Amino acid sequence: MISLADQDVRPGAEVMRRLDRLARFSQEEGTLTRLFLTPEHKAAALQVKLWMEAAGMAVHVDAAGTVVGRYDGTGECRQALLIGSHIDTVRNAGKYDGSLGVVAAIQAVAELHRRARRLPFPIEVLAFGDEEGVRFPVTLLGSRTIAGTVDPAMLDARDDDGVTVREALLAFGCIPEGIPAAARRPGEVLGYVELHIEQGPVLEREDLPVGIVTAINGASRFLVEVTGEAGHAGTVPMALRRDALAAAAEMVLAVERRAASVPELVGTIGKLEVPAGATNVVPGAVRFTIDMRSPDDGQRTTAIADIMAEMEAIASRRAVRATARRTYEETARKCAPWLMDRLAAAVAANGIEPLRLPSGAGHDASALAGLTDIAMLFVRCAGGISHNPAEAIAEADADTAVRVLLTFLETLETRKTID
Ligand code: HGY
Ligand code: MN
Ligand code: MN
Repeated sequence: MISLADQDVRPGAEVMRRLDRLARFSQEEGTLTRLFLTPEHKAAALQVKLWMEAAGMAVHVDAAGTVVGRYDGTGECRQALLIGSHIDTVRNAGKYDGSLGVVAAIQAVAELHRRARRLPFPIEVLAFGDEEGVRFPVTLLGSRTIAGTVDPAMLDARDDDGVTVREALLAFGCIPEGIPAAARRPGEVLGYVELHIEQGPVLEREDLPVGIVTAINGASRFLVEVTGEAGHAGTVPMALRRDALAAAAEMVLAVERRAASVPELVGTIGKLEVPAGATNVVPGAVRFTIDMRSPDDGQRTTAIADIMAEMEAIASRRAVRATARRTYEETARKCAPWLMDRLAAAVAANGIEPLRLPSGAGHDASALAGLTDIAMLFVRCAGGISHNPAEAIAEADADTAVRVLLTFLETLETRKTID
């Protein structure tokens, strides 16, 4: 078993250096915004490709823009263990959400390569480019491509400039028609493991560097359009207005009230726009997004039905029209006990209490659950802050995360025998 304890190797320092480097690939200087299939995504993907090659992996970019690095095994087991996360970000992001999982996985393989060590199974490191779903109203194209669950209609989704996913893939150098062939078959894969910052306060509160994820919240996202009647702010009497923004404001508070009524339910209005807004115009049209999540799918769908009914009531009382289009749906996913147990054993072997905790955030792992068994290792982040430039992790925790991942890899007996 490779133990880094007896080496002067500090993988955490290299991980932090590389994350600083990746953070420079951004839409604008000084903040980090790296959206799917943009020039900055391309630059980051090329940098990841170089790091994968230096770690002894054979690398290609698949039809959905995912950088795939393969580190062959001894041949004893042909099923590959997939380890991945995403290198796209939200706007004005932190530099650890997603990228940490890719860089740490590469660092673990680089250690195996340094020692010319081959495991019984091949490893494939996957750097997905579309987890955040910021540029297009659809998301998880990369991980759904690997899982073989892409709805072809996703390719027709348009960004704010009217560019379709299909056009953006072609401009990126990918062939969208190759997406079906990039899917893996269940028999080819041992499982999928993702290392990710917790984006919550639990590990910090428990004073633990890492934790094992038990399940990932299910989520639904909607785009709501409210149409009233634009009017002159000075002449339209209040009683005669069909104010789309005032109606939307009532709907926003209805979402908040309903989500707050159940402990594990969360509801967020992340974007609200008044397309033709002006100080002296009664808003005639508004669009906003709804993001509803819960570990329990029934609880989430019931809440959504209640919210739709209440929005309808608000719309009719205010004589406006409201339409809601579902843009994303992912069921709650449970992590595989056999993988959780082996992650817990690897955490304990590194002298850390193996705490298990759920994930309120969504991840590429949710999409991979459509293909194979999944597991996640969370890494503590300062204040649980994420989707915020203040996102931070300690180098020592990055170091621990790579060590735990390596121990996990070295001790993973392949449940599936040679096919
Ligand atoms: O929204 C999420 O949970 C993820 O960060 N995309
Ligand atoms: Mn993420
Ligand atoms: Mn995120």
